[in-house]
Amino acid sequence: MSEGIQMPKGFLWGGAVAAHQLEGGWNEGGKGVSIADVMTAGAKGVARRVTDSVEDGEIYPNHWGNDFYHKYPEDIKLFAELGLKCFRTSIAWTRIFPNGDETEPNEAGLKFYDDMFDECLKYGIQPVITLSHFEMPYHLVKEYGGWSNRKMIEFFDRFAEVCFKRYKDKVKYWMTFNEINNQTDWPDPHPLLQNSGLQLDKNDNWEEEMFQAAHYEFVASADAVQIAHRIDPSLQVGSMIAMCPIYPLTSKPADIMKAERAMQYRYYFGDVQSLGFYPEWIQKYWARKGYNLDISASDLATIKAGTVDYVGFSYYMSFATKAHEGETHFDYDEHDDLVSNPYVEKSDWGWQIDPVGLRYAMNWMTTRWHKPLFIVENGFGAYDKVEDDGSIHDPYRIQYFHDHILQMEKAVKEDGVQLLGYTPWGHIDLVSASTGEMKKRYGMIYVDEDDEGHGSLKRSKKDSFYWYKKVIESNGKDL
Ligand code: P53
Repeated sequence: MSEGIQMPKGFLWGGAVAAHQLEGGWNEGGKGVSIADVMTAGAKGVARRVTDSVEDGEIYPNHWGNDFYHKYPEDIKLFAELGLKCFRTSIAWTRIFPNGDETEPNEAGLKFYDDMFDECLKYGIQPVITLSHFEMPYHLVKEYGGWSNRKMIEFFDRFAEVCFKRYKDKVKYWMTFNEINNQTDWPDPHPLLQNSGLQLDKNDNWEEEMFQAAHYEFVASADAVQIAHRIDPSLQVGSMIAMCPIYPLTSKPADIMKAERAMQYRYYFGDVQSLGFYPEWIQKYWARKGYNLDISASDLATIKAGTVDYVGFSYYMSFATKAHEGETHFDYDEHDDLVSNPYVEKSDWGWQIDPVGLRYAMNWMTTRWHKPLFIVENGFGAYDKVEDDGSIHDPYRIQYFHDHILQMEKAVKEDGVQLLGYTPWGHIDLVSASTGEMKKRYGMIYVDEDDEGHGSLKRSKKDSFYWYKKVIESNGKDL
């Protein structure tokens, strides 16, 4: 493998998780039911379902996660041994506001994060926090229709303000909505639910609902940026974009135009949150589709005033697209318009592995938004095998990280991209967001647990643990 490039001093090497995917303790400490708590187990190719309430006889993997809620001191000790400088997780909204519409927060929930952050800080690990990571209170979904309702802005703002005030001395880097743009995959009901708590039926216009929900989220996100800065101007609030660059399959002009529109469509979220306004094309698009969105002048002023301090993003894979015969509008439908890219390999879950795409994406975002970037997720979901002696050899994961980190370093060193840090996803095994499986593993730390939650929960180090430790120690040089 090739030698890496030293990163700038203070670069935040870390690991990333989300509360609902690892904490467990779903009904402890006064926690309310979140959307993730009513999501059943799925599998590769089998969608997760949302049940009306927590029902007997169903399997809900997020109820137990990997039991971090109880095991965090032991886990954070391992993170320290790995050498992490930062730890990205989220605050489960339902620990702080169990139903979401209360006016007073739940002290037991606040205390849990205080203690957990203290445990990190004890080892010099900075918490990096996402406010809303696929875990909104289910009550807000049932009672208010989730983010289809403008009232959500008020509930979210209160949650954000409570968190900023309470943790301002412990957490500097924040993000508002995880992978806010995953909703462009609205023909699939799952992202609409996960991101925005939308439960739609056949008569609703799903795309229009997506634009509306995202708009309220933009306003709430811009509010949060301003609230944070009022509380402490040194707080840094970022967006969080799922970055999968979309390439044209060929150099046919129609394919180029198709890919351009696909990029505009999938990343207008970044335009709004970073530049502070809706891009030009989108007005024409809404007009042509006959969409009439609730967007006030005061919302637009808020969006302008609350642009993000940095762009957090996940990067796992790239996509490719091609134009349909004779099409003129080049409208992008994420369900029908993606094609397989013959030039890249795929993971066992069909994700197209493309390290150069990371460098491309970093350049693309920098040139477009001119903000510091933060890679807050990157990783390889794979089946792991535990050997008889307990060791776990995961050369495929090491290779994936090696190739991506090298491209990331080139983007910084050769292209001048400003990068705050790198937090690989699920550095400790946790429940998969899309499938609910445990066996789709991302970790450098193995957790002995199966898809039904059975196992000793014992933690052990995979080969990638030792490899990443060296990378951090050498600040990116020893890859
Ligand atoms: P899982 C889709 C595409 C790219 C990233 O994903 C995605 C998703 C939604 O599942 O999600 C992010 O667990 C997300 C994490 C998630 C991780 O990627 O489906 O922010 O919560 O676990 C990996 O393999």
